[in-house]
Amino acid sequence: MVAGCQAPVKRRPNSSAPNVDVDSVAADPTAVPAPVTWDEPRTHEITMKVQEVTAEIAPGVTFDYMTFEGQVPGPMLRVRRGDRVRFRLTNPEGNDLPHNIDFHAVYGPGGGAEDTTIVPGEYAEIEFTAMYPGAHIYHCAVPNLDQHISSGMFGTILVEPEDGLPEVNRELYFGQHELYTKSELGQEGHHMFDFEGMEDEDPTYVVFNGESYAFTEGRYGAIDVNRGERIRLYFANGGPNLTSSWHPIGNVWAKLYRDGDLLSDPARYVETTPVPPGSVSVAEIETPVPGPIKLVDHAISRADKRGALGVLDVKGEEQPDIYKTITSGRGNDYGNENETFDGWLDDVNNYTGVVDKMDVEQPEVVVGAEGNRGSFAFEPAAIKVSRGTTVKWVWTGEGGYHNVVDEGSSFESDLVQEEGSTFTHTFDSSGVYKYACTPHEALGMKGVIVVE
Ligand SMILES: [Cu+2]
Repeated sequence: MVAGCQAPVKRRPNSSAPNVDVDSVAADPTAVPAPVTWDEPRTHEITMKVQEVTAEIAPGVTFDYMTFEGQVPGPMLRVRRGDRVRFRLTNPEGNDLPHNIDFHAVYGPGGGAEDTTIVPGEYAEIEFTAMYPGAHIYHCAVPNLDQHISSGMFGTILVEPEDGLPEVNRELYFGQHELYTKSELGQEGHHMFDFEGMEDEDPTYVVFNGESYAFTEGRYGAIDVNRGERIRLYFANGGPNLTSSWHPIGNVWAKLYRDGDLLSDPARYVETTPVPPGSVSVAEIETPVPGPIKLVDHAISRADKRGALGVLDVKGEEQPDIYKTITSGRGNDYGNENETFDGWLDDVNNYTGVVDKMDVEQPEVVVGAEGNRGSFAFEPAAIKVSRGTTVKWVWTGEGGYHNVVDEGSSFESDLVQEEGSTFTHTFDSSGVYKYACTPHEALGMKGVIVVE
């Protein structure tokens, strides 16, 4: 065995065409070993080999990965506290570099790294007892370990407590890490490793399971799960440098085993949790409603631009008591109560969203309705109608004299007070009509007609 010496980095020729050894390095998130069922210590014989492979970060973007068993993150190992592990690491002939493995679940020099440092063509064996429980990372730890981890060499070893873990419906396994390359984000062709970018901690890609947006519609697809399932996720952050702000969009960590601590009581209903490099966090989600749950690093540019996003697609019946869509869009989002038409409805306190009157023959708007600290409201404040519709305004008689005046001068009523007075206008062109009552505009007596 060779300890602590670094072979020169060999470069593969830069190729413009995708020239890959394997179709994918992305670990299958559903490939989680079955829970521990034994209640006495047992011995496991585990072997792993290092595979240096060229694969795609994204379609047309290739990179020379270093992996445990050809996948990122490396295989998830699962034992029980007190179990004995006989572990063999192989560095096959044909690889370029020395490698080793540091298990964070191991008491011993380098977590096993010192005794497993091997050059291509060698293997090494160690034996250890899993003395303490938790979800722990393992990674390559030769000199330039940051390069090796950034190239994909990390994974998870789960040491279950003696009493095991609560039962769940499903378990999933993800790993985040960042890639430093000399080419720009998204540039097609082969991306060479960038040591300077790594020293500056300025990554090109930040990814889940080794590849940019691996588990999304555009790539291998979302992971389908069923509504009502309780799902446990194991989330390793290889780094080598960035802390992940791990968050499920449209959901919450119902139980969070911070930093993979499985003995303390889990935290409850945590939105976002930091997962530092060199650690594994464990969380459970509930899935009460159907739809996508997007797992992200909430340092959100990484999710939006650099690849750190994966999707769970919850299948099942809609649950309107928990969540429902009020309006479904047709070419715009005027059903959104946040839409204020460039601020026109900002100070209109009876406004709660655009009311759909598309199918009403002659929609009515009340003039002098309750609102804006008196009878100074048009109700509804905003309606949506089809082109050709005649809208009728009806006075309550409250709040004094009111009128209906279009900001764009396409209609204007008289200033009247009498209860039951009406004004009509037919909208022949589509658009957004902002109008107000002249005496009470400053109080918020304003409205909008959206004509589609
Ligand atoms: Cu290595």
